[in-house]
Amino acid sequence: MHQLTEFLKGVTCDVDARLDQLIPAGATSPRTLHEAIRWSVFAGGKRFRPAILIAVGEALGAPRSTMLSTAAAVEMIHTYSLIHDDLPAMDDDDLRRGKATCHVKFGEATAILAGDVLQTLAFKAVADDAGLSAEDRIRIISLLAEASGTPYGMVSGQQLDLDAEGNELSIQEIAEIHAQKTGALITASAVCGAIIASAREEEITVFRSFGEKLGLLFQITDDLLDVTQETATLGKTAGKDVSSRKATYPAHYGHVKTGEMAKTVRDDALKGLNDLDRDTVLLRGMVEFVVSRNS
Ligand code: GRG
Repeated sequence: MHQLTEFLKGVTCDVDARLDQLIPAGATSPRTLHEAIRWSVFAGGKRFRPAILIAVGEALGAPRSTMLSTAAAVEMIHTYSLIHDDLPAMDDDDLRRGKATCHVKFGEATAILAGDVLQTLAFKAVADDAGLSAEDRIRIISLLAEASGTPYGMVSGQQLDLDAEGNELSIQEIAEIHAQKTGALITASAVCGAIIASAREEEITVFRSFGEKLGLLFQITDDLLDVTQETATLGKTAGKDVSSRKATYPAHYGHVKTGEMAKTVRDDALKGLNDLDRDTVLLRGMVEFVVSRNS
C-alpha cells in the first residue's frame, strides 16, 4: 500500500506540473475564463484516470515523460465533464472537489465555456505532443473522442442518465449507463497507456477489458459512497443520487448486495491481470484503491 500511495502522490505531482504548463497561471485573455478553468482543474481531484493511464503504461515499460500530456488531456476531459455535470441544467450542484462549483464561482455562462475550452485544450495537448508518433497521436485523439462522445461514450451515457431519472430501470440498463458515462473514459485511459507503451494488440485487449471492469467498479463504489459518506468527506453533495432519483446499484439492489457485487467485480478485474507477464503490483493496487477509497 505504501508503494501505491507514493505512486499516486508522484502521478499527481507530475500530471499537475504538466497541467500547469498547458494552462499556465497568469496567462490572460480572457482572464475570467482562464481563472475558471484553473479553479476547477486545480481543485484537488484524485487524478485517478491519469494514474490508471500511467500505471498501465509503466507496467508495459513506457517512460512516464511520454505519457504526461495524454494523462493531462484525460484529466481535462474529466474536469470538463464535472463542470458541465454540475450546471443548473444538469445536476445543479454547488460543491465539487470540496470547493464551490465553477458556475457558482464564475457564473453559468463562463462555466459552460470553461468546460468547452477544457475539451478543446485536451485534444490540442495530444495533437501537439512531439514525444509521440503522429500515428499514436491520431489513434489517441480518436479513442478519446469516442470515449467522450456518442454513440458509446461519456456524453451518450449522460443523456441516457438524464432520460432515466425517475424511471425503474433493469440492471442491464443501469450497467449500460455506467459503462458509457463513467467506464468509457476510464477504459480509454488504460488503453492510452497501452498504446503509448507500444503494446501488442492482445495486451491492448487485456487492458481494455481491465479498464471496463475498473470503470464498473469505480461507479459501483461511487454509488455506495453517495449513500454511506458525508458531504465533507466526499467534497461533493452526499445523497444526491437518492434525491435526484438516479438509477444506481444501491437503489436497485440495496447497499449490502451492492457491496458484494463490488467484491465480485474486484476479483474479476484482478483475475484479468493474471495472464500478463508483467509487474502488475501497482495495477492491483489501483483496484484496491477503487474499492477502499472514501471520496
Ligand atoms: C456533462 C458531458 C457530461 C458528462 C458528465 C462524468 C459525468 C458525465 C458526470 C459526473 C457525475 C458523476 C458523479 C459520476 C460518477 C462517477 C464519477 C465520474 C465521479 C467523479 O470522478 P472522481 O471521483 O472525481 O474521479 P475527482 O474529483 O477525484 O476527479
